[in-house]
Amino acid sequence: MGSSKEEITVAERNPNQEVEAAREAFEREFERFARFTGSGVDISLNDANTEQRALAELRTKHLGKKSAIAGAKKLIGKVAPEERASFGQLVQQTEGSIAQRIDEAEQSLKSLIEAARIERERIDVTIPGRRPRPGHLHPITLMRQRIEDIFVSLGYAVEDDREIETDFYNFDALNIPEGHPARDPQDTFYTTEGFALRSQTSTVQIHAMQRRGAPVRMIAPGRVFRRDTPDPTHNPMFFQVEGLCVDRGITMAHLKGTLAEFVHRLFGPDTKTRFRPSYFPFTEPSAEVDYSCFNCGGPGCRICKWSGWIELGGSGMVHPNVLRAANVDPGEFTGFAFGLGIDRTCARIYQLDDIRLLFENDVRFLEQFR
Ligand code: FA5
Repeated sequence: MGSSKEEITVAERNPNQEVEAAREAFEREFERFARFTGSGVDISLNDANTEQRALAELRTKHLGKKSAIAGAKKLIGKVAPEERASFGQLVQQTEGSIAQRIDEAEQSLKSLIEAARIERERIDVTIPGRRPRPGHLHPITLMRQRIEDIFVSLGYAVEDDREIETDFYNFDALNIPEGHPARDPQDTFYTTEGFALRSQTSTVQIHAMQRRGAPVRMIAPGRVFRRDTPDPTHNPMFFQVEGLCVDRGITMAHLKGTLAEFVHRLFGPDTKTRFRPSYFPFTEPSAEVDYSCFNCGGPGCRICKWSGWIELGGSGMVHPNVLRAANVDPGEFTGFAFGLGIDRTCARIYQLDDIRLLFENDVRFLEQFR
């Protein structure tokens, strides 16, 4: 009587129970967040961020417009007047306590996130740094430096010069005119502009005499190029060191004495030299220089290929035509020159079977030679 259909429905819904059910549902879902308000919480920054988002969703679900509490609020005006005050209080208390619990968990999560962020960005300046792996000089460079040291101590200057050359310096000025058969074994790489990569460091003989005139005493270590097929003793790019001594009264005896002294200093005082007649267009007479094997001293071993001797390079007395090409008067000056292969010498000293290993750039191989 007198009660509307809606009031009956409200009565049927039992508002107090609904509020109680809303509180219980909240408690169940909130349980996992309760731990954040305790102490000693261990959580990663990522997990804390995820939990923060989940907590915001929980707030919407339990306090938002479509929450059970919001539904209960709408019932306040609809319950029987004598129950309205206590029901209203219950709704408010429940809502307040839910909000408070969420606020507390949110505060704690915020602090945890802040702490985790600081921890992540912390730099401990007292931790020793990771040491960079120190590099070292390439065996060819070490060999070149040893050779330079010896000649510098004998009064030679060290010349550096271009690797790309004209025909004049690589061939003509060295008494190798066009069509001369000596150009063949020194075939090199040409550019379209009439330049070529130098096939020997002998080119520096001309540059040095043009620059310095005579007398001159210099060595010129450097890279040279030839159209040689790579094999255990050949590379299309390798290193030579040129030597040149021009002065008044220089003879073959000076050449022999100088190279003998060089091998004594490099391989030891018992090392012997041997000069075999040879031919180079830019020296006359010419000789191949060998030194007695530093390993066996003569009887023969694997390193000297059982001959007792190891080839050092080519040498000879500077051809008058070469002196003339560099504006030095052959009537007044004479000189000797030599050219040694650094790669092969290096391979012998370090007992390598194959000079190609030197350019494979395998650090595990190279770091054995410091
Ligand atoms: C010359 O190059 C002359 N210019 C040397 C010279 C200088 C003679 C001054 C007289 C006066 P040859 O072509 O022999 O000579 O080379 C000299 C050295 O270079 C050789 O003994 C060898 O050790 C090295 N060599 C030659 N070709 C190669 C190659 N393809 N790979 C590695 N080393 C090589």
